[in-house]
Amino acid sequence: FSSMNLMADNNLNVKAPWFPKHASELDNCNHLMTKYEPDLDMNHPGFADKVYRQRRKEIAEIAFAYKYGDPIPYIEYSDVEVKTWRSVFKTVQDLAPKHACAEYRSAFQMLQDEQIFVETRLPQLQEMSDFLRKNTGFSLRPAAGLLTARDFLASLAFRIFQSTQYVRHVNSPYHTPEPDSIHELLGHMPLLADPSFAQFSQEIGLASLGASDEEIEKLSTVYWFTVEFGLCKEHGQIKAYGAGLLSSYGELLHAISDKCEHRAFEPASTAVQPYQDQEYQPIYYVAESFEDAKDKFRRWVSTMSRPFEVRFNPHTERVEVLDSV
Ligand code: NLE
Ligand code: FE2
Repeated sequence: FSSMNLMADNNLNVKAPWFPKHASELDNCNHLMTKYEPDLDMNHPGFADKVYRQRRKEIAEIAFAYKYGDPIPYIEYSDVEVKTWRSVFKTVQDLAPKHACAEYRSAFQMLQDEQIFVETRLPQLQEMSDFLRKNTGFSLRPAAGLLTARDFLASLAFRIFQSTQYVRHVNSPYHTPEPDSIHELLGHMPLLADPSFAQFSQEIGLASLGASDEEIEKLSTVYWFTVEFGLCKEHGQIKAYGAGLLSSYGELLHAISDKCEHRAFEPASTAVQPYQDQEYQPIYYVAESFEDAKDKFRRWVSTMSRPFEVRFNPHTERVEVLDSV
């Protein structure tokens, strides 16, 4: 970094899209992709369910009103929501010992020891955020639904994960195309408590700041095939670390079956692989390990075109921009 100068914000005269420089500016990074909202998508299991749609609205309001520094509001989950949680939780408990990666299994155990993961109630985002902060410095903020890739990835640069707080419809516990709190809690949270994985997540976020639309597309594709649907090797066996697999027992079993294709994770080719987000994936990428995935990712990111570098200062929660001239 010796040849780099720290640039003041207003000296950033390269044509880069706006991006947040401080964690508080994530208050502006909550743009939604509405394609899967139960109000708009006729295939959504909640489309014809007025009570469900009303509940979704209530919980979305909490996320829209949320500002940096606020405690995350407590949600009183209904019996139906707890029932949905319980059925997914029990299946993950059964399947994880055999099919989840070691990092997931050990964080899952910690969450059970701390009574955050129990069958009888959904964990609150605030207690989960406190747990993550202790382990890796990650924290949570509530999101109203599926965010744009640019906004979502930007938050990761600050070790902040934007998490939904509503629960999937009771009629489809085994798989939902949109994120919901069960996906966030059972899929993402255990791995965000792992230092190596947390670092990988933050690096994807840092690479996204000020990136072009085309590069955001590539980064979100890499995110999709790693953080969401990644597989990895462990003592010669294939294990799941992707959150979309660990929160969906339907897809988890599919991913390790011979009904899909496994390819070696290679950022340059993974980044341009088209994907759909309605059904189970036909292709999964297998990493040698998190460390290996991180090395490959770093090498690939260094070939990207952004004319400056960024680094996160955890003391100020600020991203510093470094001009590489
Ligand atoms: N398909 C996942 C699940 O059912 O938990 C959610 C994926 C969100 C990208
Ligand atoms: Fe996710």
